[in-house]
Amino acid sequence: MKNKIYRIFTILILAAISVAYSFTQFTTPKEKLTAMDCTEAANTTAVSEFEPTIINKNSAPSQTPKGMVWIPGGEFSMGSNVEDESLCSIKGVTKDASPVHRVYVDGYFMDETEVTNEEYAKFVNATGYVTVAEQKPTQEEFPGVPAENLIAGSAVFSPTTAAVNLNDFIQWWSYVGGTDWKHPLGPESSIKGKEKYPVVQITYEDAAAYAKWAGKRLPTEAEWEFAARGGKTGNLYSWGNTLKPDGKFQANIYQGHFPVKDGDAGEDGFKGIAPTGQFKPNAFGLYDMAGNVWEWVNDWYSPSYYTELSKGGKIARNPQGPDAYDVPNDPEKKRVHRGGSFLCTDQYCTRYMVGTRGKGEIRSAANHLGFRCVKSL
Ligand SMILES: [Ca+2]
Ligand SMILES: [Ca+2]
Repeated sequence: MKNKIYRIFTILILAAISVAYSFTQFTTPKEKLTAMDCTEAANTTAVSEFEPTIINKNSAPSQTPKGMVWIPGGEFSMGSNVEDESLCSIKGVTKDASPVHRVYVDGYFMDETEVTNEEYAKFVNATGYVTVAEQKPTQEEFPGVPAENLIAGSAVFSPTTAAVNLNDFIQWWSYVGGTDWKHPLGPESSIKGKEKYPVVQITYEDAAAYAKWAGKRLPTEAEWEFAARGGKTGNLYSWGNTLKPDGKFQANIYQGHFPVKDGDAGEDGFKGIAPTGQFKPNAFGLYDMAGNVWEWVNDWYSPSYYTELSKGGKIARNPQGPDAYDVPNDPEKKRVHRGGSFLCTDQYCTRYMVGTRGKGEIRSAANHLGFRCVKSL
């Protein structure tokens, strides 16, 4: 039975979650470290690799769609040269965000916040759309999985009862039947009263379907990062280079002992997910570009894409990501996630750093994964 369950995990969870946390190279969890300890060792960015951001001088369009802001576009240095998974120097695989390379993007509108439950409900009410997590998995998609295991559901963070080695994320993720965007923590949970919270348990196709209905689209990875950097150059975070300027958290992340039950101290004001827009926006007026929920972008994932783009030293103009997903020995098709989530801690998964990347299997979802949209002129 364990193997069968694992097969479900392999398809429905492993792909989506492992990637966001890139668990494979962890060896030395520093369980006693706190946010404060790690912050002391914060900035390992060699700013010299970043050349100044040049913001387009075009004037903002006269009309801005409600809930969006104008991002003027321009030229910037994209990526990260922080190769450790965490600020505590646990060696990891954020190397996929290097090398830092030069990119140009045209201007666009972007949602100020992550798409909320209220907004997603409007889409579902208007169209009758059924998300992937609400659909019973089919034998065609999961050959070899016994029929009794093919139940509609999704991945839910399930804290451990005691400290664990951080090398196996299945210890703190569960596949829970009856989980979907309206029941993000399992069938007994609900989004009642959570209209302004980001919608979660959303797969790539669920996000893309919403965007199409709204007359928008998902951002490219380059558009997402240009926007997140807020016109600044080479910063570690979307707000600057210090995790807690003046001692104040700037994003909804996780403080304390990950992934233990009641381990999140909530020093930033939130244990777990928060309503959108609870922290200061970045310089472009965008909220939660770090933390709260991971956000789908449109690009297929490739760990070598930045290396390819940087070849020849040319400026990549409006890069759209690789033509297809093609990663050796990893058949689960993945697109990029950005920004980290409320589960990211400086012990583990510091992907709230603005240049770093996550990724997820396109038909997988979780309770820390949502999206926001953009719109071209
Ligand atoms: Ca928090
Ligand atoms: Ca976010």
